[in-house]
Amino acid sequence: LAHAPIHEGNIREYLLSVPDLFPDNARLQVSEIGDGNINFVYRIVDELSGKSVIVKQAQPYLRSSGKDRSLTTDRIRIESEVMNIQGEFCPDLVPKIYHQDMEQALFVMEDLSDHEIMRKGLIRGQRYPLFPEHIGTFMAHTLYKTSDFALEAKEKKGMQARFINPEMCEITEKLVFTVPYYDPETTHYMPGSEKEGAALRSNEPLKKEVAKLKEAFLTSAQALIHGDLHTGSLFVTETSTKAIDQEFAFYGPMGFDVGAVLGNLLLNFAAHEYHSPDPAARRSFRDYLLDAFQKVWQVFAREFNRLWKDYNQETTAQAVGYREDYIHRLFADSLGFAGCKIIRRIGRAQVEDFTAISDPDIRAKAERLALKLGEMLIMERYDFGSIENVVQRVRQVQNEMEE
Ligand code: SR1
Ligand code: MG
Repeated sequence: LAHAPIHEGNIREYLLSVPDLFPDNARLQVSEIGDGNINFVYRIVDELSGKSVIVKQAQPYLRSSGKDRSLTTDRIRIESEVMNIQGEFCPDLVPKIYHQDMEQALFVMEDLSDHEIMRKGLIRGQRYPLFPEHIGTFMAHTLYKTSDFALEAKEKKGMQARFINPEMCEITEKLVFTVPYYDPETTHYMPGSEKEGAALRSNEPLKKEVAKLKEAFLTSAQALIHGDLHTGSLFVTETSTKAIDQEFAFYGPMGFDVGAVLGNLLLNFAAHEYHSPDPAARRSFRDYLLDAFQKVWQVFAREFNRLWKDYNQETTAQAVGYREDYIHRLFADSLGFAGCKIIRRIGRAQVEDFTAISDPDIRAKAERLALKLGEMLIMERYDFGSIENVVQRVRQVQNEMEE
């Protein structure tokens, strides 16, 4: 069986042959539960013992585009190895992997069916009080501990080589930094936000700033980043957070992960134009989202500073003022990438926060707000002295759009 391709039909036999996973007499039920664009995901339950696991498998193509759009299965190696590395730094914040098989391009991991995709919870108005502490800690530890500040030079370069991920990076390079500004054929806005969508393509100052952010994504190998840390890659309960879907990981700019989290909170903020029809409930949930937005950065910066002070093997990091300067640049990068991540989800590769809005006028209003927030973050990213100032500016943009 080792060389037979594994698929939904023969996955039971395969799993029974994996040592220490299920008992020999297990009665396995298989269901395909993947709803992402990239891979296939199976949930397997043993009806007798109740034990369940998740199998994630990469086909040599992109799921959402079908067999004609080839895509390396090396992404599953990267995902499982990065999950293991991140799991060493933050054992509670990443699912456990039980078995890896790179020949079959699959791995078997912990089933977290008491968790749900954060994006879905936020759409419903669910609050996650511990999320900022969890994700801020996750990002500080995974980014700092894979950077030149924590790793000796040759070890870091070895990691960089091990996680070169050109095909997945190319998807991000195109969809996040290029398509929204250059590709009218594949971007689609609501009739009521078409003008604002088209304006991105003639906004030369904005395009110049996006070009600089893309340059950082292409060239800045600061840390082993998750690479796709949006709210669809977060599995949560009120008391637990797990980062999943590490297939886009590579050595890139730290702010791309921080910006993904911040940007996706603001995407949801804009979409509550629809999801909270009652104005008081909308205000309250938006306050919650901005509070989470602020705390994510504060926890991240607190932990990042602490890690730097505890241990930094880079001699030049002692230079007076360098740490503050580094974190200030990381803050600006994070805001800029947050802006790019917001804009990319309006128009193409759209997310449920917006696709679930059935009223085209409300959706257009939410899209206009999201585009404005994205542009503001990119253009003004170096102007803020603190995350509190960013929150004030977000409120100001939202109020101006109401007038
Ligand atoms: C073609 S894949 C579209 C998007 O889905 C993934 O989650 C990534 O964000 C990618 O850009
Ligand atoms: Mg994903």
